Amino acid sequence: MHSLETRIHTQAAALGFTLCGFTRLSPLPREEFLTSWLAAGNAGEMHYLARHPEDRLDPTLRFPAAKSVICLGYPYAPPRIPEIDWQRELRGRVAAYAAGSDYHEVLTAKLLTFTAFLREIVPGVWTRPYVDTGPLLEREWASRSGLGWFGKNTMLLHKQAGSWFFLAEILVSLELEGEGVARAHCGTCTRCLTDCPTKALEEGYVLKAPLCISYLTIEHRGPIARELRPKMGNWIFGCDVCQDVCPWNEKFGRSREDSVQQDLVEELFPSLPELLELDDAGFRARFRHSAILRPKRRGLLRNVTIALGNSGNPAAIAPLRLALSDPEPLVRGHAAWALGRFTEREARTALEHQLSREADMWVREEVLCALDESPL
Ligand code: B12
Ligand code: SF4
Ligand code: SF4
Repeated sequence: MHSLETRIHTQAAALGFTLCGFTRLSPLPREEFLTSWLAAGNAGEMHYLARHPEDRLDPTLRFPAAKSVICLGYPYAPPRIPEIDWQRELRGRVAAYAAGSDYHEVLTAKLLTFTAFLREIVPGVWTRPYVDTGPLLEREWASRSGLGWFGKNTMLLHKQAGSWFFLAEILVSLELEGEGVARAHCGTCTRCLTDCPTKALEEGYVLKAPLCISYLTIEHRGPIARELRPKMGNWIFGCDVCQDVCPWNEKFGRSREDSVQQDLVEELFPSLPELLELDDAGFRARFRHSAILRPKRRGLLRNVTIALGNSGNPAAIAPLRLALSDPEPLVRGHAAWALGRFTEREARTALEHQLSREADMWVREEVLCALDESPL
């Protein structure tokens, strides 16, 4: 007769979860860390992270029936980097996790199958599945379940799987025997800290979200600070730099590849001018079932204009001029900033023309700044 733990492992593997572990629930010793992380403003506008910190530190307060957590890791394809010159081809960059369908949808369906299985083998069991959206410190529980260690980039890392996997959990009323905490293997390496383009990472597992490109491109709603824009390169949704540079991910193809499938190129390295042409309906149709819906059209197009500004390629001027007529002030303002980075006469003329017709005060300020900074 197989133990309950073995049957859970087998079911996890059958559903495509390559990592699986358990731990008993008990209050996490991270109150001081969480309080000072929040007090320092590191959550930015993600106010939900400050709600009910007591539940985050001890899930049994909200769910007294919960005894253990089943932690699961689901792999996604690491980015294969094709031989393209993004500045010449005017292509953006999308984080690898966003390729294909939104992982919340995919994993939620799998977790429901998993909980049905648990109810079948243990009648009357209480379960509560999570993927990303609940007040759970997912990486903390995963590390306690032996799924990997906290890298200095704050990602959960596994010796074989690197960090290219999602996490999901099921709180259960079962008393499961886990393997214990995995050892850390960052050693003296500090690549992620030094290579982060905006210096969002600090020693001591601190990520300052308001500086992180992933936060800025996905979660942040308003204008992006001017000093950060040049550092964003062509990232228009998420950022993989602190994973790309990690030696534990090296074996997954940081090497450049010639033969990347064309549909993957379009997903992860989309044409920036094409994205600027999307209206609301076009945006919703193109990103139906994709995580890219989250920043909405105006957030994504804001990011696209920044990338075009960072390209240094005069071919970006024409699409940016069109973006000055966008219905969203957020897009017009960032398009103005982007045009201000070009020395070509037509960029300046477009900005001057915009000043004569722009009614939005913030956009006018961006245009004035751009004219000031414009090298002509
Ligand atoms: C908010 C959030 C973000 C925010 C903030 C990220 C952050 N580091 O907090 C932003 C938008 C920036 C973000 C970005 C990304 N995210 Co995110 N995010 C989350 C979310 C929803 C909550 C994280 C959270 O609670 N942060 C609050 C802070 C306080 O928590 P923390 O940084 O984990 O802090 C812990 C450590 O510092 C640790 N700690 C403190 N002191 C010490 C001391 C020692 C010795 C140790 C060992 C640990 C330790 O304790 C703290 C509490 O656990 C989780 C899902 C979830 N519910 O957990 C996904 C999640 C962390 N994100 C994920 C992913 C994939 C990403 C991105 C890679 C996406 C991308 N490509 O753009 C980037 C990676 C950026 C990065 N380097 O972290 C995955 C990570 C999977 C993995 N293998 O680790 C998760 C788990 C989602 C999922 N279900 O798969 N994310
Ligand atoms: S996701 Fe990018 S910006 Fe954010 S910490 Fe990692 S390297 Fe820095
Ligand atoms: S880059 Fe180095 S320090 Fe950063 S997570 Fe990877 S091994 Fe750890």
